[in-house]
Amino acid sequence: MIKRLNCGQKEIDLTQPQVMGVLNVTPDSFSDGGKFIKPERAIQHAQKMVAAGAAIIDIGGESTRPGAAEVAVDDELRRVVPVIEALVGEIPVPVSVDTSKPEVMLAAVEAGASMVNDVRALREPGTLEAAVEINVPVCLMHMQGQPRTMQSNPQYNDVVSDIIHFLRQRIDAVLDAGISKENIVLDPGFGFGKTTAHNYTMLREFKRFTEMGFPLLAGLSRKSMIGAILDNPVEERMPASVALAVLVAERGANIIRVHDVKETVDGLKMLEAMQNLEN
Ligand code: 8Y7
Repeated sequence: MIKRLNCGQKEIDLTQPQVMGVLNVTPDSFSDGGKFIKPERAIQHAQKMVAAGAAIIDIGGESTRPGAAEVAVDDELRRVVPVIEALVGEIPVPVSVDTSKPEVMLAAVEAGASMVNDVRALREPGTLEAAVEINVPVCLMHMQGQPRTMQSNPQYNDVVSDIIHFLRQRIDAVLDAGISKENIVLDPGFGFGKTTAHNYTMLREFKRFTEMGFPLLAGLSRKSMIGAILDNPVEERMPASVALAVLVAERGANIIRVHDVKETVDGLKMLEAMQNLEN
């Protein structure tokens, strides 16, 4: 497995699990007219995550939560590009753009992003060509169905085998298109067209994904697989999110995508201590 990712001028060391911080750019009370977040707020939040130990900042302008509607390309561009432009000079770590649209991939990298996080694994028209053009690491995630309907009736023969089969097909497709091997990151996509039992099987058997020989990204932060067990709201899921982050890192995940960076970094330090300190 490749032990580092080359994000333009910036490198990510994968000899230890790293944290990807989710940058919230969804409209909130701090945003201007309710439609876009102010770049200053986004920079503050990103800087806080970097200070807490984030190795990558992931910024996305399309909600991929279950049931979410699709976003028009112009809206996504208007939301994401100004924030990336403002952000890249202010933080020392790579910025990843969470998108499935070729126009957004190209514009985001032009604006200074140096990784692509695509929950649709470069299956949308034009995205393979865009990814070849920009030549940055790209995360290929497994999703069954589309966000709007993916949780209605997810079905697998063997969830881990089926996901590995899908990811192998995507690896072949992106290599055929001319994407370099060093730029591939894989993600089984917790919560994306999976039942609670599918998600816990993926976690329990996560080591099997390492057999593909590529860096692995995993996102479990605040997801419904936690709520399903604890019956609690999203804002109370941080401690369980840290527990799952440590479990998935112990099973071979290289990059953990989280909202609560400081707490996750502390948890991962415990794993590192256990693995490295001996008498
Ligand atoms: C994931 C993700 C989300 C994930 C990757 C959420 C954008 C839903 N989850 N990208 N994105 N992996 N690669 O709850 O698990 O954060 S959005």
